[in-house]
Amino acid sequence: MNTKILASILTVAIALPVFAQSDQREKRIAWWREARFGMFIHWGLYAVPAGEWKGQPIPGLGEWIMNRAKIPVAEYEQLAKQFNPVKFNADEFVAIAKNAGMKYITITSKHHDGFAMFGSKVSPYNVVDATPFHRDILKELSVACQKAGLRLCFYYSQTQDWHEPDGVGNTWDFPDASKQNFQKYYDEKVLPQVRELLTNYGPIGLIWFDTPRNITLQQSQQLADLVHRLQPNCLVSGRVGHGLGDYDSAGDNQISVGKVKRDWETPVTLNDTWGFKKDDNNWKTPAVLIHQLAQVASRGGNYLLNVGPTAEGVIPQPSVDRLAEVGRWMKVNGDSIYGTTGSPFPYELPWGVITTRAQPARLYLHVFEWPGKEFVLYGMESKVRQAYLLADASRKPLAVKQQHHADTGLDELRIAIPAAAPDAIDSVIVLETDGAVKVITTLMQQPDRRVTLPAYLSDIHAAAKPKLRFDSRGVVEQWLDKSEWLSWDFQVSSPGEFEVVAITSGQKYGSNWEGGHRVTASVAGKDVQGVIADDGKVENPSNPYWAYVMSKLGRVAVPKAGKYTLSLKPQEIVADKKFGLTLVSVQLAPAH
Ligand code: FHN
Repeated sequence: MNTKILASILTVAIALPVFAQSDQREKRIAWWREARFGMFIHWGLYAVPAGEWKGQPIPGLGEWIMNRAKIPVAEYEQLAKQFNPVKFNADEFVAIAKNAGMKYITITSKHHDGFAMFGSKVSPYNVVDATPFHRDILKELSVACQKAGLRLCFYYSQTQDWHEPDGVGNTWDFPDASKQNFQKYYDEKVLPQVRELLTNYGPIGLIWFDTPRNITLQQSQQLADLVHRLQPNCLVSGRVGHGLGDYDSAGDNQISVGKVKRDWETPVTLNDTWGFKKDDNNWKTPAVLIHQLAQVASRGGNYLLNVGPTAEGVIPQPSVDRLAEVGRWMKVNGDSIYGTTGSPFPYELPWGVITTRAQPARLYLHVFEWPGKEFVLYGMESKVRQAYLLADASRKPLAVKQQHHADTGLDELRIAIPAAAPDAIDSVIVLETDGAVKVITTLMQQPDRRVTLPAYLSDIHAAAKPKLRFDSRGVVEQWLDKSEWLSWDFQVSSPGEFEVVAITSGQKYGSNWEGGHRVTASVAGKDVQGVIADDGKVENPSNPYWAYVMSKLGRVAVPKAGKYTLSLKPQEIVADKKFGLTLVSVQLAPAH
């Protein structure tokens, strides 16, 4: 028996938390949906060693140095005496965020190292009592945020606390797990500190809980309830555990794909670390950042971009410069981000992304690759009343031609545009429509004649419950069983000869990739057999961490316009490393 499951529904359903659907939640999340863009700040004692311990560079994330170098509590605590960020100026931090177009700041009030960046009566291990600085950083930020009209939010590590014998994670000082009493730590540190955070710093936008390892349902519930009781308008992040957050959190540096139907946010690093590391210079370019911001908004999410201040209290200049570039773009194009919802199309477009505004009805076409002279969009059903460039303050209308081709069923929109892109990174064309935006959601060939069939929109065929599944990037994982296969229905308007290309990617965690699988793609009555081999890599448009590996499978002729089905069946899957076939999409690329 064949089970056929619509993968798009599956992707959306994966790990879907059961949000409390109440009027109160709708009320408290309204500002966050409007904001779309926030600053994450990872700041703590780890900024002092900045990635180096006893003269040795410590691999991994800066804020994980205590864990990675297995630094005993008694030694790590000494860092507090050196933490004196005299250059810290809360107004400057806030100005950098505001200038970038960010609407909220989420700062680590206590990270996994257990050190509180605020004056806490619960534990003397805090910035006011244990450092020569003696200033309450969160208090100063709350004043500065209120002045500038930004929401202040707090990150709080609720399970991992490497300073406490009963917290999670410190196996080098406290190796005997049987002596641990997590409930004691939770009652005596977590709950009272969260209470302090929600009592002493004015209105808080959200509490960003993290790594809900081994927390019970009851404990997560108690935390969420505590936050909501003390501040009914304060959101709780998805990582509180057990799906009890007000919104979902994507994995670190991960951008969900497709038509995401939940409220979600992704935290992203500007370089590779969260907490400051002096030797991490792998900075993302402004183009990557602006594209990611638009991509996240186009899938209905929020983009939380991180900075890691130094031990002196300074946001590193490369971060400031990049945020200023994003701010330059946001000043012109902010309307295409703030308060928008995702793209009406369930699939990605070859030239960029789309964001939508419901009232008044608008479509924002974020064109990353400017075609010059004419822009063509397929599948637009609503009548476009007006089109203009967001960068053009005069709103000079662009000539629009809209046509329905009865022979192929294609809805075609042609917009006359200037030859030169208004913005080298992302130029936004605004479409004003008559009534709500309506589009054809069927997978279809694009004006560049390419057909892209994303894995997350495939139908899965399996004899029993399929073992293959999709990770939050929409990439297939656990495709180890060759009896499982995928298919896609799609529309062709411009027939011809095509190269069938399979696009695969590394695993979600690590850059691990496994090739050598043999597959058959069948379309238009023709089979092509090929090997998933590295025939060249291209940059993943959503994420520089996972390049796309292209494998050419062979050529097919698609004789005429119409509806087609492509199936992809493995003949052999190599599973030596247990990654299997990590499929991103199959493409039909015009052969000429
Ligand atoms: O372990 C942390 C990490 O240090 C950092 O805080 C990130 C940010 O999302 N959260 C955890 C890992 O997912």
